[in-house]
Amino acid sequence: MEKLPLKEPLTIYHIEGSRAVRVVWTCEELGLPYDLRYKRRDLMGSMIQLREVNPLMPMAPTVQYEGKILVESGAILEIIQARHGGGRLAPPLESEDYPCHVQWMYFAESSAMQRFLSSWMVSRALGVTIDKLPPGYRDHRKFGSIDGQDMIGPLGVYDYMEDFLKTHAYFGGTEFTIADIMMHVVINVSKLLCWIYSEDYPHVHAWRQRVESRPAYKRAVAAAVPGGLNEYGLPADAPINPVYVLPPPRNK
Ligand SMILES: N[C@@H](CCC(=O)N[C@@H](CS)C(=O)NCC(=O)O)C(=O)O
Repeated sequence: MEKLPLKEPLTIYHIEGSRAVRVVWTCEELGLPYDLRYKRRDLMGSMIQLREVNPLMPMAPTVQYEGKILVESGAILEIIQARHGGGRLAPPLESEDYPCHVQWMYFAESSAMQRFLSSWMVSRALGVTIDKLPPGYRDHRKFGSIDGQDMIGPLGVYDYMEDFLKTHAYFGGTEFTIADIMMHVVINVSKLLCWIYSEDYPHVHAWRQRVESRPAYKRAVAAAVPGGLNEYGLPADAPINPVYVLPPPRNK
């Protein structure tokens, strides 16, 4: 498997607690050099820094890669893996795992995160907590209805992930891949956005423990969120933005 040399370290513009940790994690897994730019415990300062290099689409991650400014974490991970992975972090094209690996790569942002954020935004727009969404939205497993067909909401997404992980060790299939890195952020924010507890889903929970025990994950978190992450996937040593309504404590 050809492995192209990286011409210069990636510059990763980051905001603590953001999806940019995916790029850091991938670089750590592959041993690629990177220059991580953000302001500690200063989300607005980090955003201003990011805006300077990417004024039209200031999103985290924004990455400077071989002279180009790139956004979209999935695309960035795929570029890094395909060019500099040397066959690591993705199944071979001919492997049985390849189609599912690609599916989860896209599913992370296009279906899972999109549904979590939609339900969260509806709850914010209506000024109610996620568990109090009106009929059709209230069971956020079903957040809309067209001709009697319920659409799949956040809990449906969890059921689907749990079902896949019953028979697969990773979203990448038999091996850990960048699809797992993509899916981790989604699962990490589900408690904050939709009050879904990954520990209620035994296979998702076991997967999460498996991937979080990887040394590269620990190095990525130490670099990208030095104060650690709280249970909501946010920086533990920064105040929580009041735009988020946290779930009530529960006895477990
Ligand atoms: N689909 C994009 C989403 C990037 C994104 O929305 N990042 C958030 C931080 S996690 C952000 O920059 N939000 C600020 C904004 O959208 O204005 C990706 O996966 O990179």
